Amino acid sequence: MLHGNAYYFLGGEMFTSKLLTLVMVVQPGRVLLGMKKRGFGEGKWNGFGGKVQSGETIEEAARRELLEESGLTVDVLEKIGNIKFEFIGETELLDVHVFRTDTYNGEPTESDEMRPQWFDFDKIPFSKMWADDILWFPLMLQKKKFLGYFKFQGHDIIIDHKLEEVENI
Ligand code: 8OG
Repeated sequence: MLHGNAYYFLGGEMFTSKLLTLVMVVQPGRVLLGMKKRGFGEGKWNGFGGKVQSGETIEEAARRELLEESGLTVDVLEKIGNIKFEFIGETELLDVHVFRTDTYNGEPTESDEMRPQWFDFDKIPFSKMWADDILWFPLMLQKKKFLGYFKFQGHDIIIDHKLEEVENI
């Protein structure tokens, strides 16, 4: 199924939304993150992902971005979360589809956009990550599925949020 961008009405205001992917590569006791070298989220550690292009499914986009940014391919990608982000003053919501994989092919390789590094679960660098990540990573690491909404002021301050665990996504 192909997906386009959607329109939402929140509090009487109209928003458009942009589809994005985010892939978390997990191994026993550790997670692979990439240091974002440029663009949106520069200087932050994150999973791998980006914008869904027209003509591709969300999962295809997730696989393409994972390969482009980390050099890895995967057999199974499990959909585990959906997070919508609102930034005050912007009328475009980010609609981020989060996947987890526990197996991968290849070796993590630095790309123009990302420098990959493994982090033990107890050393995840939350102070150098998006502010919402510390809230949903525990669910993701426990293989729980979740839906989230975060309202940001600038790129660092969360002024409202909802996060719920769900059975199916
Ligand atoms: O194509 P680009 O690199 O701009 O895509 C942005 C990536 O960042 C995409 O993988 C989605 C992801 N992302 C956000 N917001 C947040 C966030 O708050 N936390 C995390 N972990 N990832 C985010 O756009």
